[in-house]
Amino acid sequence: MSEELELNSTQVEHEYGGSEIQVLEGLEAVRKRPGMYIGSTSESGLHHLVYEIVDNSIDEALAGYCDEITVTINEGNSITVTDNGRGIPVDIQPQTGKPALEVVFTILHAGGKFGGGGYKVSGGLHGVGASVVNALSEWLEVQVHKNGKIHQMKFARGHITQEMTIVGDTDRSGTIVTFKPDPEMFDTTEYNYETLHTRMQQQAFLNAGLRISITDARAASADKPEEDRCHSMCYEGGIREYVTWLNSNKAAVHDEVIYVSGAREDSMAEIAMQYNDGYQENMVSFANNVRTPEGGMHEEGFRRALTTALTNYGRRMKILKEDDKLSGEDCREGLTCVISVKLTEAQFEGQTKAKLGNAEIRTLVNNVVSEKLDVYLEENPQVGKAILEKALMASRAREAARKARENVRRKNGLESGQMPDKLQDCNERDPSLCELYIVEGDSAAGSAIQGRDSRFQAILAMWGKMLNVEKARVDKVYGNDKLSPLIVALGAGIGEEFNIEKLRYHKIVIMSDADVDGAHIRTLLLTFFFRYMRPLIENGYVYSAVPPLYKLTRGKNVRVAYSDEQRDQISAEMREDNPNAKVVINRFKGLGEMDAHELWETTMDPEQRTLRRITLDDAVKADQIFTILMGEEVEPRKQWIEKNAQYAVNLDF
Ligand code: TSJ
Repeated sequence: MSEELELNSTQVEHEYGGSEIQVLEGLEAVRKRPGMYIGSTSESGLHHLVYEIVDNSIDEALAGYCDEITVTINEGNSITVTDNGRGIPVDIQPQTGKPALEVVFTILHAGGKFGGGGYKVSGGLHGVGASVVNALSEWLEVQVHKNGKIHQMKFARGHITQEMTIVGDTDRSGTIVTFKPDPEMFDTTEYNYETLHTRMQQQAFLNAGLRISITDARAASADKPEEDRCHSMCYEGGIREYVTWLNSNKAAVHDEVIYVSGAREDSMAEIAMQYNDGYQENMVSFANNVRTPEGGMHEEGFRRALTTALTNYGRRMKILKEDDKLSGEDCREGLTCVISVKLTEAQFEGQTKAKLGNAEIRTLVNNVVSEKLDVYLEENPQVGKAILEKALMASRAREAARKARENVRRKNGLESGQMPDKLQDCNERDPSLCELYIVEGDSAAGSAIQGRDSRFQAILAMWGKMLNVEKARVDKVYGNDKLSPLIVALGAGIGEEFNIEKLRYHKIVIMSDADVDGAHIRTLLLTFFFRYMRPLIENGYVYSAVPPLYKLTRGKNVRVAYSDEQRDQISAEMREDNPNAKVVINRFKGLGEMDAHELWETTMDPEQRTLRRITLDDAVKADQIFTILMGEEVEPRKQWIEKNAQYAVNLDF
């Protein structure tokens, strides 16, 4: 203690009373253990200094007095933050006899304790404020435009170097703070523009209508394109636009972002949400504009209300049948959601103090979502239907996956590593070199087994006719051991347990006839891949073989054609020397008709074959057709079959 007193009195020039000594002890404590106040002295702590300062301007915006904030990274990595608020108070505080401005920068936890009237809700990591930044800055300068005057004050490492001074007149109001982080305190003092930009954009989303501009004015950044060193962000739609932005590279299930909000006593909650056609849940939550990655009471309240609201709506609208049940996860598949709550005394808990602990917020969010989402769905039935169908699909897929897992485990002993009888494996073990041909029908499979290059080509024989016979959902179909050999052969599991690392082949080729049965098989397989092994398709591992349609023979000269046009062209070529020559054209009726050699040459030889890579679009199309074919509604199925009966041959995937 006495050592510190001595240290302090030698470092500063004027005399201090008891309260001043406390002040300096406070700031010295920050410099002794900076990590306690800003989390760390690494890059993250360095950036935290900016957030601490900007938070003060955001508080001013929340109080309704500021709508513009600018952040500049200056040459030398000092930072300037400006706002057009009322300006930090400069009058003398009766308790301390000092200007409020000085107190803000020299007393720990002083932020928001004076003035009052504002809605003090923002707060950095520990809500420590300007004095901590001051203590950790080599130098700091502040200018306050207020009451027609510009008030200035300067500091170095927390010590006053210039008392508050009026340096000019002004006709505006606002605060300008420039600080240079102390290299003695930080591992690095180089600011990252992207890091600051990301954070400022997030704050702009969270504070609708507030404009936040950020500029990288360092000389080294001058040759960057303007859009990489300068942003001005203002979102009138607030967290609605945040959700739109989060979903911007995804296909939305409904156009409009759903927004609900409500308040109770000193707390308020707002939630924006939109489903996309993906499977991930993307929930971003905040308490007092501070990100809560560990979740907490606000997220709990939301999750509970969402499941209940969707279930009730689904039952009321008869979209959910009696034995349909939605789990919380089903309701959040493909959901992008931003939750922002504001409350007076936020309790941050958990390992990283990133979890909201206030139980009253759970009730608030739960009530807001229960009441308002219900009304919204009632008023927007198309949106309601789209969401319910998505959740129902998720529920069925989950249930199907569970059953299938059990089935596959039981029947094949996934763990046993034993390969199914229907598989003729290849010798190669490196999946990136291995190909699996899924072949329909026993005779085609026979030719494929003989014709293949067994070093890297494996053949899996699949049953023939089946889809049009069995009216069943995918889960039942593969539950009854039609698809389990395929699952075992691929080796990567299904559904949530699917692990592409374990996949045994990186080329999976569906080889089926160009007829109705072949189309059915393709539809089934693609639907199955789409629903339970989607990464296969996303990674471009699934192909469809393109067998030839015609065989053209002139004497000993034999060629094949893959289309009518090609048939005519080849036929003309074969008769070039003698237009009267006889070219016999045979139509291949099916793969089974080709001998092993023909199959190899036309369809399997990597040097000569054509493979069509299956896209996600193809799979989506298959999934829709499958739904029509297998669904409970008779009319669309009838229509589809009538419409496609003669064209089914051309079903194109
Ligand atoms: F961090 C900081 F303190 F250095 C800082 C504060 C930095 C920056 C860039 C801005 C601010 C700041 C503070 N902007 N606006 C305010 N507003 C007040 O401090 C203020 C003004 C008036 C009244 C009042 O009741 O009249 C109350 C307050 C808290």
